[in-house]
This record gives sequence, structure tokens and C-alpha cells, in this order.
Amino acid sequence: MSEVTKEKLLAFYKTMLTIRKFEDKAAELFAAGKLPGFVHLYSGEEAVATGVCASLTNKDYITSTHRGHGHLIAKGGEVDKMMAELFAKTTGYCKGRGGSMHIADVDLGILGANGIVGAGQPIAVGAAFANKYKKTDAVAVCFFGDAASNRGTFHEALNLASVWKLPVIFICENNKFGISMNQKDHMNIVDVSQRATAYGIPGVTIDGNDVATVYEVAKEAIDRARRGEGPTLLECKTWRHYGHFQGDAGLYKDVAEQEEWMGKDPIVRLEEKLKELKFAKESDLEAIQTQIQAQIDAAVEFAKQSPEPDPEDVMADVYAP
Ligand SMILES: Cc1ncc(C[n+]2csc(CCOP(=O)(O)OP(=O)(O)O)c2C)c(N)n1
Repeated sequence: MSEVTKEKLLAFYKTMLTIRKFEDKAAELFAAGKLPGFVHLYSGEEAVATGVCASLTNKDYITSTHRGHGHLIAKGGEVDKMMAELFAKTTGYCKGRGGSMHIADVDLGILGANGIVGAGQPIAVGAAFANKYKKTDAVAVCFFGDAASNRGTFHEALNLASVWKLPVIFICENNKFGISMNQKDHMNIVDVSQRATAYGIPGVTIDGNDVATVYEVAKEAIDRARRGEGPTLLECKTWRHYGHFQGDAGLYKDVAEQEEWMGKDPIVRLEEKLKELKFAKESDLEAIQTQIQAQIDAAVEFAKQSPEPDPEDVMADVYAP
């Protein structure tokens, strides 16, 4: 196991808080009718993206989902450009053409958020194949939800990755729901990681709300992939704080279970750990919170001040004949 130092834990805290505050602001803006399209918030799941992406560099790839803001921030995405993309402004990551569900930045190794459930799995396998073919030690990480592990794409991806021993890590963010459908109604197993057995690769289930655990276990899988030892399926049990998308009240969730999970908030747990280990005092945490809030507010200002796309450009970047 690698050491989780004070510096690492504080860096995790900053990343997780940036995600949470970005999502809080997106929720507020969406409710006020300022953002077009849909937003699917990652609040409550921050420890997963943060713990996993901490062992990646820009040469490593990730594929993301419809719930992608957290993955992008953890992989180094700039909140200014992300916010501008949510506002559909020209300064956004995709010139405002993608919106919340389609942010990509190939230079950062972000192969895209994706509105199609399970679509990232074959893309990650392709990226991992490219890494291997080019004889680099780069890896590809594929984030997806529990419901996405029911797609054919998942099974094809794991099989090929296993047969070709590709450097890909499959990260299942199991928040127990596919939209309103409880996991027990969409699969007959409790741990998605069991599915790894069918493909002869390691499958591990962990507490996805403990960033230090996510970091340590994901690092082992990433190092293993870098050494050419093949893929891993890592299931992180977690919980989304809100509904499936903004506007969904989440009334299908059991009230007691919701409360129990709110008590396992990964950010609060990390704050407690930082204080317990004497790595930070309350005042240190407050200073970080103020600094990150200012960054998010500046991102909103940047987005608001940015130009709208010109209708004349509507056919630019359209490649279909
Ligand atoms: C191929 C496909 N089928 C259905 C949908 C509609 N849909 C959007 S999100 C979602 C549920 C996804 O659940 P999960 O994979 O567990 O991710 P989570 O939303 O929990 O993060 C569904 C069915 C879609 N976008 N794409």
C-alpha cells in the first residue's frame, strides 16, 4: 500500500471540495433557469474520481459519463472552461456545443463525458489498446455506473480487455440506482465486482466514500495495468446525494437509507480525518473553502461575460458530408 500523506489528503480535500462547490453552483444556476440542457450532479461521489485520478497524468486517458463534472475536475479540467460549457458559451471546452454531458479535452486525456450509458467502455478499451500498441505505459480509466454494467458494451469491453491484457481500469461507481431503478431490481447480484470472474480478471469492491481507500486500491490496479498485467474491475460503493438529474426529487429512495448515506458524506469524513490526524485545523479548512468558493464564483463570472456563439457558425465543426 502506498502512503497517504498529509499533502495528498489536503490535495484530495481541495479537489473534492471543488467538485462539490461546482455542483452546488450548477444546481443553483439550473434551478434559476440559467443553464440549458440537463445537469446530473456528482455530489456525494467525489471520493471516487478524486482517489482514482490522483494516480493519473495527462498521458493517461479517462472516459466519463452523463454524471461527469467530477471526473473532469479530478483529471485537471479547468472550472472556468467547464462552467462556460454549461452556459453554452464559445469559451467552453467544446465551444458551447457539448454542454454538461459532452465535455472533452484530449490534451488532458479526457476522452469525453457521454450521454449514452455504457458508451465509454469500448472507447476506454480502444484507448488502452492504442497505449499498448504504441508501447507506452499509459493507462485508460473507464468510469461508469452500476446500471451501465448491464449493457452489452460492458461485457464486450471486459472480455476484450482481458483477452488482450489491456491497460484499462474499469471503475464502477455503484450509487445503487439506474435513474429511479434500485439495483436489486436491475441485477441479481449485490457486488458488481463479481462480474470480473466471468472474464478472468481481478474484481474488487470497496468503500467509495473513503478517498484514501479509493486512492490506495485504485493505485494498485493502475500500477498493475502500467506493468502490463492487464485490467481490473473496481467497484466503489457510493451514493448520489440528489436525484438522477436536477429536477428529479428522488422520491423512490428509502428515506432511512438516504439519511444513513448522508451521514457517510465523503467530504465530511475527510474533514474529520484531517482534523483527527492533526493535518488541518478548522480554520485551515475554512480558508480552503473560501478560496475554492472564490474560484467557482470567478468561473461563473467568466462564463457570464463570455460571448454567445454566432448563429453563422452553426455548421462549423460538423463533419458529416
Ligand atoms: C444507452 C442508453 N440507455 C438509456 C439511457 C437513459 N439513461 C440515462 S442515465 C441512465 C441510468 C444510468 O445509471 P448508472 O449507469 O447506474 O449511472 P448513474 O446515473 O447512477 O451515475 C439511463 C438508463 C441512456 N442515456 N443511454
